Amino acid sequence: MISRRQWITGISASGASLIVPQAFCREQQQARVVSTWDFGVGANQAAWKTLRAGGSALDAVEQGARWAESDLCNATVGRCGNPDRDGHVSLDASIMDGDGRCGSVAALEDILHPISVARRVMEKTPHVMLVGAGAQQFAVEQGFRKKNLLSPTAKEAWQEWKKESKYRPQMNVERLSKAMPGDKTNHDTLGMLAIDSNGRLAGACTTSGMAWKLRGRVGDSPIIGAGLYVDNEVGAATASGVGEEMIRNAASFLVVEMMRQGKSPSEACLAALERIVKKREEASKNLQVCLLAMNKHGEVGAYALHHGFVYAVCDHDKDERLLDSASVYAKS
Ligand code: SD4
Repeated sequence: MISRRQWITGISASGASLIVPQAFCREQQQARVVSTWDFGVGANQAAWKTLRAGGSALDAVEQGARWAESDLCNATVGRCGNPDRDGHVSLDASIMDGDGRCGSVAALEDILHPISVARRVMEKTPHVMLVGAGAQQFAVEQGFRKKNLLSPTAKEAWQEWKKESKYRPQMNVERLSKAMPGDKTNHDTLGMLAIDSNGRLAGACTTSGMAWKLRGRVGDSPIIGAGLYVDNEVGAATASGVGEEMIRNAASFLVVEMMRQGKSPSEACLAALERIVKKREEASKNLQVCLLAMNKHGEVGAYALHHGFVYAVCDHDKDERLLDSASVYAKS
């Protein structure tokens, strides 16, 4: 976690910003973006372009999520995501800003950028969430083109899986970078939180959900309060892992409420995980839940049930960090 004071020192040390007077820094919030997993590095860089130019946190998270959705190496988000058990790539996404505006889509098929459809739901409709065929119809009406998203690699992995057809979500504790469908990872979500130079918060969450899921299954990512929650008064939180646990516990909302009560971002994530463990102790030993939070001062924290969760932080040109999250259960 980096304090405001450390940041002011940090930019001085980097040279380029030495002439920026501290008085000016005090008025300005330091822009920062954080994302789940190693692919969060690339997503952050896409978001950072917007933040660096003085753009809004909302625009930044949309750009970051779009980057992940286009990533050809990502079997768990967007166009190359693994399909459901019937071979359909079905995407979930949500977007929210700190004023409480939000939009989401669930079980959306054949549309490349669910995050942008979610933003249209927020901005162009009186609703928060559209699902399935209705979400797709809305997307097409809004000018999004339909496209088959099942990549040859994902199709091959699905056909391989069908030989046994056993649904066994595996704990994503050792995520391989550039994970492809054949590896041990069958779920991971991009959750992204940003604060802009005006101190406004926003978040985005996008995923293809659990590989080989039942057709129609919706995870936490498009559910406001479960996979994502943002409140300018307090902070923001997002989640990755087995979505059913996040939904059962309104996990992202819970993290924000814990911060409202005075906890730091990582203490708040831990407190939410303790709630999950308390309710389902045995189950929690074999499933992964990862929480990432940022408070209204831009301080960041994360906690996961199990080791292996990493998150990416970007707040200055050439200053991208991939950090290990703490975990409730020690590495076995
Ligand atoms: C879901 N939370 O659909 C997502 C998947 C995920 O790490 O993030 N897995 O449940």
